[in-house]
This record gives sequence, C-alpha cells and structure tokens, in this order.
Amino acid sequence: MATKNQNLSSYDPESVPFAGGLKIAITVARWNSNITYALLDGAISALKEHGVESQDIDVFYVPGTFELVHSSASLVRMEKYDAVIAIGCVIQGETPHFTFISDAVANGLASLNMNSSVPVIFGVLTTDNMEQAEERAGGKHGNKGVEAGITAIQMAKLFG
Ligand code: DLZ
Repeated sequence: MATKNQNLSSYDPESVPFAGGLKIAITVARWNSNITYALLDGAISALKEHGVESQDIDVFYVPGTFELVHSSASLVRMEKYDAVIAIGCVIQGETPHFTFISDAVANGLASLNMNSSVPVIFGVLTTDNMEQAEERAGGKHGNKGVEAGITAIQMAKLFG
C-alpha cells in the first residue's frame, strides 16, 4: 500500500539493474479489470523502461485473485521465467470473501517464494473500496503495477 510518504510509482532508478535478457511472466486477475489492467500496463511499462524486451514478457489471465496462486505455481514450475508477477485487486465487500481471498493469495504466494528459487511478486491491491484502488492504479498514490515490475527486476537480479 502507498503510505503518506511513498508513491507506488516512485523509485530510485539507480537501484534498478539493466533488465535486458530477463524473461518475466505476469499473471493477471480479470476480476476488477478496470484496476488490474491498469496495473498490468504499469508493470509492463516499468519492465520495458529498464530493458526487458516485449517478446520476453508473457501475460496469463485468470478469473480472480484467488486463482493467482495456481497460475503462479504453474509458471514457477515451468522453470522458464526469471520472475513471476501476480496482479490482482480485492475490494472489501459485505461478506467475508475479502478476508478469505486476501489471506489465500498472500499466504499462497509467500509459500511459493519460500519453496522455489523463482521470485513471485505480490502485485495485489487489497482496499476498502474502489476509490482507494483507483488511487493506486495510476491515481494519486501511483501505480502498484510499476512497483511490481521494478521489484521483479530487482529480485530476478538479486544474486547477479
Ligand atoms: C468471488 C470474488 C469476490 C467476492 N471478490 C473478488 C475481488 O474483490 N477480487 C478478485 O480478484 N476476485 C474476487 N472474487 C473472485 C475470486 O477471486 C475467485 O475467482 C472465485 O472465488 C472463484 O474461485
């Protein structure tokens, strides 16, 4: 989440290694697609900005954020990508679904990170309402997709 002092699209370009040659998978939830597709655009722009070639970015769509665990796990197992970015948006509703889905995706992606050498990036917004999500999908708090793209490069290059 953006904080008062941290815009999601702001980063120190000096901290980002040249990313040419990296192969990146992005898996995106269609649920709340007005938000997730904006995050996808942000992630792709950030990757390209630092040298990732278009043909080295593969995008896989899933129905909702809950499905990101399965798609990310499958992508990790392919041993074809240097990083996997999972993009979703869960918005608080009137039922406990928000908690179940948020917990499942956070725990599932954390588990993948512990059990494989391919970094899986948490590009998931969890917000109280649509307005908060819009503010973080290119609005006043930046774009969480940009943060995810930059994080993917930094993690893929972590050990050289
Ligand atoms: C069912 C559901 C609900 C209520 N809310 C969201 C949401 O805010 N964001 C999201 O990405 N997906 C939501 N889903 C769908 C679930 O992620 C999942 O696709 C279904 O429960 C089927 O497994």
